[in-house]
Amino acid sequence: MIHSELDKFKDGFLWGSASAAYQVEGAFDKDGKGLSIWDTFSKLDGTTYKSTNGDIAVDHYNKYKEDIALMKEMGLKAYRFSISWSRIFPEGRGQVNEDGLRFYDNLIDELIKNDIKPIITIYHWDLPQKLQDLYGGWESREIIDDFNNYCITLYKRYGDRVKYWVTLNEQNVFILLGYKLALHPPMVKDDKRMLNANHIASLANAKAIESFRKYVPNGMIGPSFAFTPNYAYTCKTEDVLARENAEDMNCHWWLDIYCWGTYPTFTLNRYERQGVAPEIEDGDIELLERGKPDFIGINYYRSETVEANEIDGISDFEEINASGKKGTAKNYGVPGVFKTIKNPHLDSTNWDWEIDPTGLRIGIRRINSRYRLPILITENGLGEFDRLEDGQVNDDYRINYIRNHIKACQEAITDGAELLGYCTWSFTDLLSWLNGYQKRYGFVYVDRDESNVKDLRRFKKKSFYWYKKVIETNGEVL
Ligand code: BGP
Repeated sequence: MIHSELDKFKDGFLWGSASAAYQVEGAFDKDGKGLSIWDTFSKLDGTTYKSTNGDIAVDHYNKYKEDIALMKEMGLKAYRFSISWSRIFPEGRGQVNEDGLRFYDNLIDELIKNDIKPIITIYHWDLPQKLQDLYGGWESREIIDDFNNYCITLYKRYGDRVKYWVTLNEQNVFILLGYKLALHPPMVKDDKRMLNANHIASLANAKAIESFRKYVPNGMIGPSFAFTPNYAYTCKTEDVLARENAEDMNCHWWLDIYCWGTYPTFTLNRYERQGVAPEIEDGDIELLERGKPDFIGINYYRSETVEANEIDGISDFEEINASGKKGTAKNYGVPGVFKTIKNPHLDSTNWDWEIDPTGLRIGIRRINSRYRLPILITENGLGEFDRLEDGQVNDDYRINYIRNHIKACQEAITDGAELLGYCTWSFTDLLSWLNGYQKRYGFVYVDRDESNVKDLRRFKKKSFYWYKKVIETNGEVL
């Protein structure tokens, strides 16, 4: 649809920015915090870019007031951050750590004092190591109750001040990378285990939502999903079918469960034929029915183009690009289902992520019309090399990227989609899980790199001033 005029963003639209505990906080063993699986995984040889870890990260734990002062200066309306489970429960369960709870109390109060709405992500991948050791983390149904207790602790403590909550960040990513591709902890490569762990995570998600209704009746809660809409490479029918397969396997597999409590027919049938389908027990479907979200959080960075893949065709990831050397990422696929191929109409970042603002509009529309739920963009942004020169960073490429994606949001709204807000990834620069510190996303440059922590000084980039204006004008001036 081409509109002659675009709708305005509604009043109260959440112009935000996002982060995650492990990627910003540092203080990995301070004030009673227990270790998370990322604290241990990142210290194993060859797991992360140049062996980077979040021990110090960008020291948000100590600098949160300085960071929030910058958010205030920008006029940010919402800040999405995650809570580190092992800061609250060092062992994942049992004894609660009051110092941990107090840190987030202070963070939330400081945000509210500065007119910034907190959006809490309950789980952004940093599972307490103790639970991994005790029962294999997401592979055991014991985690459902432990996660629920952790959630209830947070609801009781912060539910009076925080309206927006995100349950699991990118369940599709931490499950696929953790249990199929072995690129994240616990480094498993096993489809059967992957699909079971995923099912258990979905149950934990539903249970957490069910409890939320009781403790935070006026709040809103939903998962955030790494959404990569798929396109067919050509209109050859086998490519169109490959696109249907990819959308079913990579998107509906999660979103149908969140929103409808059922698995999509074709992918479930395929997994059953292979003998790897998840084990569904009595009561599971009822729990999923009771734990449906109020909104869908979308983390959007790129679209993906797919074509038919032979039965003995390529599988998994042949190579990921963690170095920023453009052109080094290889395609991946599922034999007999689909395989990815570069879209000749799209440019890519230096990490080979295709830049596609229209893909965001398409994605919002697909989700909104299939599930009839409002959408919160919980992440969108550009990871690039930045150069600090005389205290300045001229990141016009980031401004362009974000401008075009905000415009795509506005077009989707004009198409009729309901959008609660838009959070960029990220406010300050931070640690990228597998890509170190050189892949930067922030409006605020943090002076450190992989080998040298330096002084962690903050510098406002050009994009900082640009986004400030966007917020000031409620999106009228892009
Ligand atoms: C999402 C994660 C974020 C963040 C972002 C950028 O998948 O939720 O935590 O890391 O992607 O990814 P990367 O750091 O790999 O560039």
